[in-house]
Parts: sequence; structure tokens; C-alpha cells
Amino acid sequence: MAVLTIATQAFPDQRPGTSGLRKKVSVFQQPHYLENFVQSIFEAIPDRKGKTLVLGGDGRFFNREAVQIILRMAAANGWGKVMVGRGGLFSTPAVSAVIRAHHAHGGIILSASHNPAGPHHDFGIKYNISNGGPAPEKITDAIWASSKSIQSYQILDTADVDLDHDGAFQLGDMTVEICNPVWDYAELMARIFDFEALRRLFNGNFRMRFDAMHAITGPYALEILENQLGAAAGTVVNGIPLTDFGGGHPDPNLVYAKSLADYLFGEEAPDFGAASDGDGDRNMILGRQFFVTPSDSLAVLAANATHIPGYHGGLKGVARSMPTSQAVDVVAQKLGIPHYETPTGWKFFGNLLDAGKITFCGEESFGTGSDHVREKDGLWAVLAWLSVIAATGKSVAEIVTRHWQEFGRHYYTRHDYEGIPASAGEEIMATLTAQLPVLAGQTLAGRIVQTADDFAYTDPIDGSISSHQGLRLLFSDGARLVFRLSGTGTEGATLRIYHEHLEQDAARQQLDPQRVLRELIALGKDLTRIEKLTGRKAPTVIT
Ligand code: VG1
Ligand code: CO
Repeated sequence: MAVLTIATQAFPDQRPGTSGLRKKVSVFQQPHYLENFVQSIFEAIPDRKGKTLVLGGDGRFFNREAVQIILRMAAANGWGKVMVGRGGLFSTPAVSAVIRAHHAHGGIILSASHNPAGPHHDFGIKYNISNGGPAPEKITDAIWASSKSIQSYQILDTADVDLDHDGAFQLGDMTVEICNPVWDYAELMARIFDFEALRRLFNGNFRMRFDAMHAITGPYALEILENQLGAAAGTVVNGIPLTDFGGGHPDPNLVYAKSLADYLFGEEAPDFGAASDGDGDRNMILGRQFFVTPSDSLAVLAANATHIPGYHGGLKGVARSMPTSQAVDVVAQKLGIPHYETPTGWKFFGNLLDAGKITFCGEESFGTGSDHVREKDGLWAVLAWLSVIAATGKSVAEIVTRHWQEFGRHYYTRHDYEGIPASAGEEIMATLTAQLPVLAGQTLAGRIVQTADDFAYTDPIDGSISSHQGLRLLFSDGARLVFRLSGTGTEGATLRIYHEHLEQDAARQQLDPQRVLRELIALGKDLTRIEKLTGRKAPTVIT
């Protein structure tokens, strides 16, 4: 089998975003587009020769074709072995688990996460390093640099391989191993959680629904919840991954997982409901007639971690992304453990996890996880909640309400304006940035602005600096208003405005967040002049 060197021309738009390169499928289908980016990844990993790579994706349209191309390129670029999930499938947290379990050098994940899938929608690709986590900026910058100067790529001249049967075979000098995508992950979960206790929970009256939204978590949830833990057949719905995710938008929130939310808020509601996103790293947690915000979920799990065998010894520390509410900080202070604030994106937790500074971390965008892998992990969060329910015997609503009484309630909401013109997004951020110096000290929305800044982060482990990570108004009463542009969209710009206010008084902890936060919401709209610049009167998504 000959290695072909194919001449190519650089594409100017291959800069990785918050989570890898995400584009429309049609962009990836252009001749050489995927190949250029894959070669650029390999150039950024010069010590790859003879090493093991893990490869798989969320099953969306173009997943299989991309796996075939990447296998041929990996064989031509000196990799020793590639472990592929059967059918070319792997969830994001499973890739992280497999990299770690098999001491692989890295992994390639094919996914655009919660973005819709199909020929007219999105595809994505990202590289994870040997700790199992997303490549840090040093590497993504090197990938981007390569993509701008690439002139050729290497690919093995050979036919497609069989992805659907477990086993190993040679592709040129490289070994391909097709494996069960669920196996290592399920085994890791069984080591962290008390599966016996969870089986007892499901043996009793406890009922739940897990909505896999026709995306990758279906096979994982079926195996773990129904087969291993004995949850009733039918607990997992929409459990078969489809290339177009059934035409849906697998983003686990109240808007896109509406049928699950309706069920949990309806007459026939079970005790517990959860959903995951396209690639299985996000989670939404619902109780009967009760929605848990992701920021609260992180705080509650941190406060209850010792109920889970994997964390019996307590937490070393916790971290949250900057826009995530400060609920977990309050828990950390009470527990007497450190807490960290990082920029948006899981890659910023990697160093803290590797250095043993933190055990749990999370983001407001329905991401929660721990040091068991280096990605956020949807099913892990579900099992963690089930463990807390099993150990305390309390309902989700009781657990969260008591948490608020003890720690205060951080009212929180994020308003997204999706698909606004890129120029409007840039203008909003530039104008706001220019205003920051005069905002400090003013009284706005009935509160005094203590600090108004452009968030920059210095990694405490390697000292690397990441600037322009979001604009913040920090008020003297602890409230916050944060503005960011999304780094994962594929059309125009998405403005995200995050609002937060702490309520200590238990008598005022059962109100509607949109009402409690209305002054901050109005202020955010005013400061961005969103309606004037885009004609948008209201956000497209509220979480
Ligand atoms: C969004 C979220 C961020 C998350 C990222 C990747 O990024 O806000 O918290 O880490 O998606 O998640 P952005 O730049 O669009 O705000 V996933 O599940 O899409 O890999
Ligand atoms: Co995701």
C-alpha cells in the first residue's frame, strides 16, 4: 500500500474554537478540507510515531466517511495503532476514558456536540491529548498555524475498512483495533459509583427517564442504566443514534429537550429525568416538577460528594468557568477547599485536574465532571445525582431546596442571541469594552458596579495567559452580569449574556429567576444595544 503525498492549498478558516473546528458539513465536504485539518493536527503532534490514537465520533452525518479518511491518513503519518469505537462511534467522555485506560497518546473526536446534524447542518473535529482532555491553546494554535501554511498531506492509498466488527487488523504499518465503544467507560463508572446501591434504588419504586435525543449516549445509557443497574425497560428514550439526530437539536436544556421537560412537569412525572447532548458530555438534571440549573448541580454534587465511593475521601478543590454561578464557590468555602475560576471551555480545567488541585468542575452550559476523565461527562453527572438520591432518600427538589437554605440561592439565567450578524457581535463587544472604565463605580440596576473588566486568566500551573475571555460587571452585592461571544457556532455570531444574583433569605428562594433578575436582564439589553443593532427584541434561547 503506497503512501500518497497530495498537493493542497491552505484554507483560511481552520482556527479551532472553544471546542475544536466546527463547520457546516458542506464545508467539510470540500475537496481536501478535512484532510488539511487532520494533517495540521498531526503536524502539531511531532512525537506521534508508533503511538496509539483513539478515534470516534457521535455518529452524525459524515462521521463514517471522516473515520475512513482519518484512518488512512493516520497510517500514512506514522501512528502505531488506532483504537476505533465500533461503527466509528465514541462519546466524548468515552474517548477521554479510553485514552487514559490505554495510555494512548491522544484522540480525535468527531462531533459538533449539540449542534444539529445532517447534510445541511454541522460537523466538527477536535484533538485530545494524552491526559484525555481537549488540546490546550498551545496545541490548537500550532494546529491553526499549520493549517495556514499547509501545502500537502499524506494518505495511504487503500480501500475503506470494516468498522462494524470488533477485532484488530493491519492498515499498512499501522494496527487498527475496533472495540466496543461502551466497555471501558462502563467499567470506569462501575469503579466510581456503588452500582449495588443504584440497583437497590431501581428495585424500589424509583422511576426515571433518560432522553438520549437520538445521539451518542443511547448505547451508553442503555447498557449502564437498563442492563447493569436494572432500570425498567423504556427508561432510556430516543436511544438509537441517528445520523441526523432524528432532526432534533440535542442540546439538553428546557428549550431543546422540551418533551422530556414536559414529561417531568406533567401529571405522570417520574422521580428523575435527565438528558445528554450530541456527543454525551453535557447533562440536564430534572426532578419531578423541578429543574436543576447546571451551576446549582455542580454545587449540590460538591456538597454531597462523599456519598459517592469514588470521592469518599472528599474533594481536593473545585473549579467553574467564569460565567458559571458562584454557587460552588460558597460550598468550597464551607468545606475549606480551594476553588478556581477559569475561562469557558473544558480545556482550562485540564492542568488543575492533572496537578491534583481540583476533583470536581463544571460549567453553566450543562457541563459537569470530575478528575475521572478530562472531559465533562453527562452520564457521570446522572449517576452522581442518582447516588445522592439513593444515599439521602430525598427527592431532587428537597435536595436542592435544602441546599439553597444552607448556602443561599444563586438565581441565574443565560440569554443567548443566536445567529446575529458577526459584525454586530463584534461591535457590541468593542463598544462595551470601551465603556468598561466608566462603568465601574456607577449605580446600575439598583446596584453599585464594583469591577468592570475584560476577564483574563493566568493558568496557575503553567503560567499561560488567556485574555479576552468575557466582559464582566461585578456588583458590590455579589451580583454579576457577563457578556461573551460564542466560540462554537457556525453561523454569524451568538451573544451570550449571563445574569446572577445571590438570595440568602429562604423566604425569597422560590421565585421565578426571570423575575428576580429582570433589572439585570434589562441592563444587559441596554448596555449591548442589542435591539437597536440587530432588531432582536428577545433572546433565541433562555437557560
Ligand atoms: C459552549 C459553552 C461552553 C462549552 C462549549 C463546548 O461554548 O458555552 O461552556 O464548554 O460550548 O461544549 P461557547 O464558546 O459557544 O459559549 V460542547 O458540549 O458543545 O463540546
Ligand atoms: Co457536547
